[in-house]
Amino acid sequence: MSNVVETASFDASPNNLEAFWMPFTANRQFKGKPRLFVGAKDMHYTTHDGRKVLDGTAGLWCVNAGHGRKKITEAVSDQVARMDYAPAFQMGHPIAFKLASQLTTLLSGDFEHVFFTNSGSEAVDTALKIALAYHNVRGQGQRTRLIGRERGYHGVGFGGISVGGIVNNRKFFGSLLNGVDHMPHTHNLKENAYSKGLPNWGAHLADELERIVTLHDASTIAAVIVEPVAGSTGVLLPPKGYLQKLRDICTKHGILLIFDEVITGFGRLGASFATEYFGVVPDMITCAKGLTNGTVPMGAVFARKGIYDTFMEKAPENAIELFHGYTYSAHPLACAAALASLDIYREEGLFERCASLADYWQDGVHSLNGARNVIDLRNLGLIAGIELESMPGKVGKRAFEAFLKCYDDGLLIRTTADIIALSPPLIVEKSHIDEMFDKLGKVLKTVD
Ligand code: PXG
Ligand code: PLP
Repeated sequence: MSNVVETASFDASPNNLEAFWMPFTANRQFKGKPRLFVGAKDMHYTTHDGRKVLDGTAGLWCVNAGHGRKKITEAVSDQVARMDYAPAFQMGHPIAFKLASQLTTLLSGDFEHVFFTNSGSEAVDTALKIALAYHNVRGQGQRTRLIGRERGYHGVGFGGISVGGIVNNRKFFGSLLNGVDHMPHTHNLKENAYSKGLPNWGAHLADELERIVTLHDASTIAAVIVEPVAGSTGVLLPPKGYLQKLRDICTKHGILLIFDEVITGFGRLGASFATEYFGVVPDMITCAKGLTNGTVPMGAVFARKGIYDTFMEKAPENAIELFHGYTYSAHPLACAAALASLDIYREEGLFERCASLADYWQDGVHSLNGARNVIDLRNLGLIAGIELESMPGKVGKRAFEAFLKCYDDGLLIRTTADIIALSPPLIVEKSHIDEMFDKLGKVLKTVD
C-alpha cells in the first residue's frame, strides 16, 4: 500500500515540520508530537504510523460523502487533463454554468443566482459586499451597518471576523470593520441543557435585533448575518421560532438576512440546507465545505432573484455590474468536484440518509448523559455538541486532552474551548455511531 511507503519515508522529526506555520493549531505542541494523516477512505483516515482513525468530524465538517470517492477523483482528474484553468473574468467555461444551475435546484424559493468563491471566508465577505452594493445601487447607500452575533463564526477575512463574535478571532486584529453591531448568542445552559433537538427557550432573544434597529435606525442597516446552527463556536442551536423572528424583523425593516450555511449546507441537518430544514428563507446563503465534499476548495453565495435583478437593471449596458471576484472563482477543478459531489448526494440520498439517522444519532449522543465532567449534550441532524466543565483557569485543557486520547484510540473529534463537536460523514453506519460514542465515553472516564 502506498501509505506504508509514505509512512516509512516521512521524516516527522521536529526540524522537518518547522516551516509550515499551521493554521488554528498549537504549533509547538503539534511539532513536538505530530499527528499526520497520509490516507483516507470512506469513514477512516490512515495515520503516518499506520493506524486507522474513524472520522467523527467529516474532516472539518466538509467530507459529507466520505473519503476517497471515486466519482469525484475521476471527475477532477478528467477535468484537469481536459482544461486546467480558464479565466473567470469576462470569460466562462461550461461546467461553471451547469454547476450554478444545479445548485439552485437544491433550494426552493427564488435563489436563482450563485457567485463562486474559494472558501467559506470568501463567501462571507462576498455576501457582505453584495449586501452593501445592493443597497448602494438601489439608492440606499446610507445602509452601511452590518449586524452579526456573539459567538458567530464567519471565517477569517476582515468582514467575517468583524461580524463574527469569537473573541480570540477578533482581539488581535485591530479595529476591524466599523459600523458593526452584534446580537446576543442563544446558548443558555440554565434554560436549555440536555435539550434534544431544538431548545424551547430563547426565541425572544431575536427581539434584541429590534433593539439594535431602534438604536441605529433601520435606514443605516444593510444586513444581518447568522449561522442557522452555530457550528465552530461549539454547536449552538437556534431556539424554536428564533430564526423566523429574525426573518420577520429583517423584512419589516428592509434589512437583508444572510444565512451562513458553510456547515449546515449539503445535508448536515437532514435537508439540503438549513433554510429548507427550518422553512425560513433568508436573502442570501453562503456555503463551502460540502459543496465539493472537501476535495477542492470552493465556496459560493446564493442570491435571490431580486438582488441579482437589481444589479442587472441599475448598471449601464456592457458595464460590469459587480466589482468583485477571485482569480479562482468557479475554478474548473472545483466545479468538476462539486458536480460529482452533487451526483453522489443525489444518487445515494445522503441528505435523506442524514435525516433517517438523526434519531439514532440523538440516542448515541445522549448515551453520554452522566459521563464524567459533561455539563450538556445537544444534537441536531448529524451534529453533536458535548460540553465539558472547564478546569478552573484552564479553559480548553480538558477537551484537548480528550481529543488527544481519542486520536490515540482511533477516533477523530473536534474541540473548541471545552466543547467537543461531532459531525461524521453522512455515509456513517449505525455501527460507526456506536463505536464513536463508546470510544468517547471510555476516553471521558480517563480525562481529569
Ligand atoms: N462560516 C461558517 C459558518 C463556518 O463554519 C466559515 C464561514 C469559513 O469557511 P473557510 O472555508 O474559510 O474555513 C466556516 C468554517 C471547526 C471549524 O472545527 C469550522 C470551520 C472551519 C474550520 C474548523 O469548528 N468553519
Ligand atoms: N494580490 C495581487 C498582487 C493580485 O494580483 C491578486 C489577483 O490578481 C490578488 C492579490 C488576489 O488574488 P485572488 O484573485 O486569488 O484572490
